[in-house]
Amino acid sequence: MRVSVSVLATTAILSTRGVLSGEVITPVSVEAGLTYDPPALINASNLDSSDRDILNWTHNPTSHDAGCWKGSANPIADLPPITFDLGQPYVLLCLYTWNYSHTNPAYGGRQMRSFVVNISTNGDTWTTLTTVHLPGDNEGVLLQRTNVTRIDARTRYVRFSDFHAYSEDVHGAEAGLGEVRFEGWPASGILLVIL
Ligand SMILES: [Ca+2]
Repeated sequence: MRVSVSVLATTAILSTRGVLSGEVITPVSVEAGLTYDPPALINASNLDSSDRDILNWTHNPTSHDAGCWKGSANPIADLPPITFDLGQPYVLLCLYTWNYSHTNPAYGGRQMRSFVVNISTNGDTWTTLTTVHLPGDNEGVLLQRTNVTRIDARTRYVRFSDFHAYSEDVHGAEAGLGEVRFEGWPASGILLVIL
């Protein structure tokens, strides 16, 4: 299949890596049920974003949970889903995830091992996109780029669910994530032609 892309927006470029890239998307809101500090996922808390390239950003560990989202459930898979609102529909290209990080290695088991990603245009009808698998080395960097290019979908909402942590019994079954971003093009600004 050959794909040609007519771009009306100025945000989409062909990168030097030879893959399509778009703009970094910071969600406008996040909901995560009765869990600890969901806004920490999208407010750049503990995120070193001084470098222009998001692939060089780090999520710095702390001696407590500040800067990370965290929830408790047994099993971890029962944690309520995390739902991000991107603010407008996007053609999604990839997800950026920084795992939970803590200066005490004993809490490394709170790091997320995997979760399922669903996308939606209207917040009612959902499509399963992929399963994200994260490294669990608790080094405080832990950026995971997951390519999810969906040129056929207009994604406004993204939902993470079906969580699995590196340890299911840390402090009464707790698990978390550090920060989340996405990459894509505003759907209103592009015209896709699939040949
Ligand atoms: Ca954070």
